[in-house]
Amino acid sequence: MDLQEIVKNRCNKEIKDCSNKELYFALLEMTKGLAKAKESEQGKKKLYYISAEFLIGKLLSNNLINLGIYDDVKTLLAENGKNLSEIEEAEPEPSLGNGGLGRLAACFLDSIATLGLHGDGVGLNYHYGLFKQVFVNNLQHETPNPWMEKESWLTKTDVVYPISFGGFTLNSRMYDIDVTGYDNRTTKLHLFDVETVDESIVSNDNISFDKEDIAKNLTLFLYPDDSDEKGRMLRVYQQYFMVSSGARLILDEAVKRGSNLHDLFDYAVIQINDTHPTMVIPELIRLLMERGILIDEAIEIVTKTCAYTNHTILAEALEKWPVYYLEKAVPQLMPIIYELNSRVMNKYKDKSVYIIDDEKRVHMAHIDIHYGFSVNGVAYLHTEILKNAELHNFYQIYPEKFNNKTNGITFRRWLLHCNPELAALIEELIGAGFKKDAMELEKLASYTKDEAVLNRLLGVKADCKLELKNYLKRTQGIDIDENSIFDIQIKRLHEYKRQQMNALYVIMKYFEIKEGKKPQTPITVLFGAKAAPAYIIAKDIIHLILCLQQLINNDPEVSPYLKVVMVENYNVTLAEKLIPAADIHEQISLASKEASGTSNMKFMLNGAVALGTMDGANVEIADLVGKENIYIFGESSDQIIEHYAKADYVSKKFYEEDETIKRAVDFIVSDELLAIGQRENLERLYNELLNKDWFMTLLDLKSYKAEKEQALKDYEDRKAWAEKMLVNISKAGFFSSDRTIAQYNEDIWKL
Ligand code: AZC
Repeated sequence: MDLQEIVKNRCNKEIKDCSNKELYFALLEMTKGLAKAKESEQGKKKLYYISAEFLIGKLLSNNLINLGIYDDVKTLLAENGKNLSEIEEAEPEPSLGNGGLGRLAACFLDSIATLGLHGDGVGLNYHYGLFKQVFVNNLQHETPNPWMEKESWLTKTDVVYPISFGGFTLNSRMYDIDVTGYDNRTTKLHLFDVETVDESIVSNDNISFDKEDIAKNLTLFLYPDDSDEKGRMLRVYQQYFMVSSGARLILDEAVKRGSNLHDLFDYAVIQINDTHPTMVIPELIRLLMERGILIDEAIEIVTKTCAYTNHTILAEALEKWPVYYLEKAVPQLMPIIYELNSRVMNKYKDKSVYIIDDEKRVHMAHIDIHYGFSVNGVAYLHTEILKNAELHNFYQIYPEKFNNKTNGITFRRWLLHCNPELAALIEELIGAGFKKDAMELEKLASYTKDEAVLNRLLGVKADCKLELKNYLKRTQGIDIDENSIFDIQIKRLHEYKRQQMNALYVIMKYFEIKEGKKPQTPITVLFGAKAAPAYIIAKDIIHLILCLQQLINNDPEVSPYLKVVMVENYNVTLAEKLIPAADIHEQISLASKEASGTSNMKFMLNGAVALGTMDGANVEIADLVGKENIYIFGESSDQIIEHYAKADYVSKKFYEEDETIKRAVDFIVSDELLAIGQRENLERLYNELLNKDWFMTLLDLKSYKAEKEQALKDYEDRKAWAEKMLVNISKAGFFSSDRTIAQYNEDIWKL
């Protein structure tokens, strides 16, 4: 396909005369055509990865890379005076995800296509995404995040299903996004949408809308505010709409491939990503019964078809829907859910494994575990905690269902695309094999004493830092010092991830500098995070960080040595700029609480060194790189689990016993900060830390501070630091999502 020809047809112009936007649309058309040509149905059995989120990021460059035409296109554009990265800036980022779970789903699709496996994604087409974050008066404000233009990566299909709810029916239409594999075939992300959705019921400057008008609002937002019952009901409507559409597609396709439905499990395997898609189980049972299969057999078929991935042990994140919600929204499912529950009750005395509890709530994860054939955690430690603690009672019943699949990331996006300079250096050193077999990165180990290579690695990092500086200046008007140490924490805002601990460190550092103790190299502490709109304390933490940013960056005594930056509207595009530029990355969750983490993998691949707790995949990273190449602090997950069991953690004790901790916490409600911020928010956060601190910030603060100082000190020995960087890169191969997906296929999907 010829870009010049497409441009001619579309705009009646030459490439050199087109705007970046025109070229973006022309490239979009060309890429979609090339991707389509690589579609192929492969084999009898097919995987369906169902997820509420797919945080796919911008697609143009990635598709060009995967189709093997990136360099040619770049050259052609350059010959015509055009710049591909500038054209890429004309592409809106699809806003179809929230955090790690959604980004994982996107990395998985990339690997499924790259490995040539027969599998598609299934989700919803949210018109306004999660939300767009804007900062007003140092507070997070949420606005709609429209991303669909008149032309986009979506292709409208003629697949339409009527989806019935209690009292009304909506038509669901399927839209497809091509997922190109690296040097391989194309698969698809199927996104369902309601035909009657009405974007005009939301204003431009906030995300409130009539939550009861389901026909108009169903696919407006991902995770609509669930602080009231109408919002929670809307989530149930969304979930059922997604799974019922998906289930119909799965059955239709299986029949087309030759299934008589009694053998559905030979034709389809469904990976349920967290509990949002759990209703696919009762819905499939219902649909099979509608097609004449008796209930016993229908349950058996579905149990052999569905597998469940757990992404969290936080109790509040495990969905439990009141029976009366489901009775109202999806009454047709309740007889089946009652039947599934009574089968469990007849078999087991232990009430903790029942599907419906005494308070008449349906535990969605329990449906998945009883009526699926596989339950997996997303990192070694996480799976151990599931087996030995959180889901122990289920593990005793079904030990054979439990398995671990440590998460992974696609190296196409998180190295080749986001850090071409580093990728080129690696290729020069060890050849191009690592692009297909990530374990080849191990070959870099032979260069850890090669001074010339270490210097070049430092040079690449310096370039990435400068590029980030320029990008932030251009897009957000933020000024940072490219010669400072970039210390980065980017992830959803949550108390268990402990951004507040990082903020308390910043306060301590601020005092030290004020008192004349200046860091040898200036430090820039960067944050990126969205808080769920109804998560009050998370928004208070953002407020604290933004107030510190204003205070410190405007203090001429301090700002030459310390800067705080919270980037606005953190998303995949920003991550692609931030990660290559990081020196230190913060993975400081309370041990046992972070299921895996995946930014930790992206950072190590880009030559940053972790400062973290022994939590999630950090444990496996530490194991691989060795303790000289990672900074570990804090209490272990066993100790933390014991604190919870004994309820013996008292944050005030740590506050009262340590003068530096007390001073830092008190500063949150100091006159200096109250002059900048809102008393209500700062006092609430202060009281939370002092009286609750559910995620034990003060417990680990001291060891966190000490370990961070050590990392900052070690940074000064540039050669030794570069060696740590190189070791991290060389050990990152294990975290390729190609490895993860190969394991899913071998143990679970068996395609
Ligand atoms: C995340 C977990 O918090 C993270 O530890 C894990 O790496 C990731 O899933 C992928 O497994 N969970 C979420 O993002 N959850 C939601 C609801 O956004």
